[in-house]
Amino acid sequence: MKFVDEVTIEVTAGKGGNGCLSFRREKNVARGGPDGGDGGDGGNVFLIASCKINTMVDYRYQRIFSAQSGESGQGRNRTGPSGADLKLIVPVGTTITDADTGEFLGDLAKDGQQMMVARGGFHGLGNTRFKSSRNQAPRKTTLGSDGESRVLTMELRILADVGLLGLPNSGKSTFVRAVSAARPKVADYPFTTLIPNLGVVSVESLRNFVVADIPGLISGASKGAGLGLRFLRHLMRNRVLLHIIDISEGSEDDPAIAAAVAINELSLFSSTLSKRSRWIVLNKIDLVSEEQLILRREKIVKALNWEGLIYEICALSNEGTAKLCQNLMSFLEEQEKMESNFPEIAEEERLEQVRMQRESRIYIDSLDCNESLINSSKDSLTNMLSDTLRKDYS
Ligand SMILES: Nc1nc2c(ncn2[C@@H]2O[C@H](COP(=O)(O)OP(=O)(O)OP(=O)(O)O)[C@@H](O)[C@H]2O)c(=O)[nH]1
Ligand SMILES: [Mg+2]
Repeated sequence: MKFVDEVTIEVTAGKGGNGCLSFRREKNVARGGPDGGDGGDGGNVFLIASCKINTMVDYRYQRIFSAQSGESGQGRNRTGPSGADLKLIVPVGTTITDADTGEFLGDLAKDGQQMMVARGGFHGLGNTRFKSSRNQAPRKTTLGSDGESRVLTMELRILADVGLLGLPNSGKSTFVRAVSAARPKVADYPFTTLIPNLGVVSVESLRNFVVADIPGLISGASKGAGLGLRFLRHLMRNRVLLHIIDISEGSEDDPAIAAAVAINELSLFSSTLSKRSRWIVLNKIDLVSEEQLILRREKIVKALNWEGLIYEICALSNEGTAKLCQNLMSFLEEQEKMESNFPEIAEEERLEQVRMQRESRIYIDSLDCNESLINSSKDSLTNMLSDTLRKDYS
């Protein structure tokens, strides 16, 4: 199935039905009085989240959706039927933004959650409504109002507890295979993973978390190089990011430079995302000596100004992965406890999600304009890091 994680659609709610102008005409009833009924309301447009689908591919083909309009009222005080609501099914994890105003409209993060995105028009009034003691035969009716119309940008951000960030070939998919039953493709060439994959990691029975393997990020991703930045949005919902670094890569400086480039891309995309919980995981420790490992690790700490956690693993042989998963599980359980005990923490998380959404959107929209600026800042960052590292370790 095709994986589509961003679509723009146009939704229009139904128009309200017009009120009816009619008078009672019956044998032997003179001046029967007004009997024009009201119109029916227009149908609303709802989005409903479902865990049964995981792509928005259907919205690539049909992009314009309209709910049914209400029908006009009729004589004998008959109200016109209301238009049926239109219910569009989207995957769980979809965020919705008004494409014209940029306003963040909502986030459908739970199965069955629904949201009205366009309100149906109000019905028009029939002439019966305008009857009064001074006007027994009103000829006045009103028209139904138009339904709301909106252009929506819908983005899917997959739901996972732990997200993997790293350059191609760093061993992200190998890690997912090592710790879960998922079987993403592994190969020794870049961009083996083309769409996000999920794996469930069971630490013990009833204690498990979901890990998301996303396509690798390379220098220049912000210009659209490789698979670009668009997959980074799938890391926004994760509670913790694992930055997987291939410690065996190239010369002594290379892992540190590569790590800094990945973090630079991440902060350009969303500074809020780059400040969320992140752990470093040095992979492929089987390919370096003990001394090399220490030296390269120090260079990474220096290049990233790192004060957080660092793990060392060999995803291929599963060395060090059990401890890492245990610690991830405890961290996630602790986070969940905090959020359920302290509503202000849950609220802060919600606000952070909105901030990340806004930042990433602004960034993606501005890419075309400041391409050259990003280029030069990336080159100078790489040069600066190489210089610093060379100075310190030569
Ligand atoms: N020796 C060794 N090789 C590893 C280790 N982890 C991964 N590899 C190898 O590194 C190569 C790339 O691994 P992948 O898991 O496909 O890397 P990835 O990060 O998912 O790459 P993309 O999907 O292209 O972004 C494969 O040939 C793996 O066998 C490890 O711990 N030790
Ligand atoms: Mg992969």
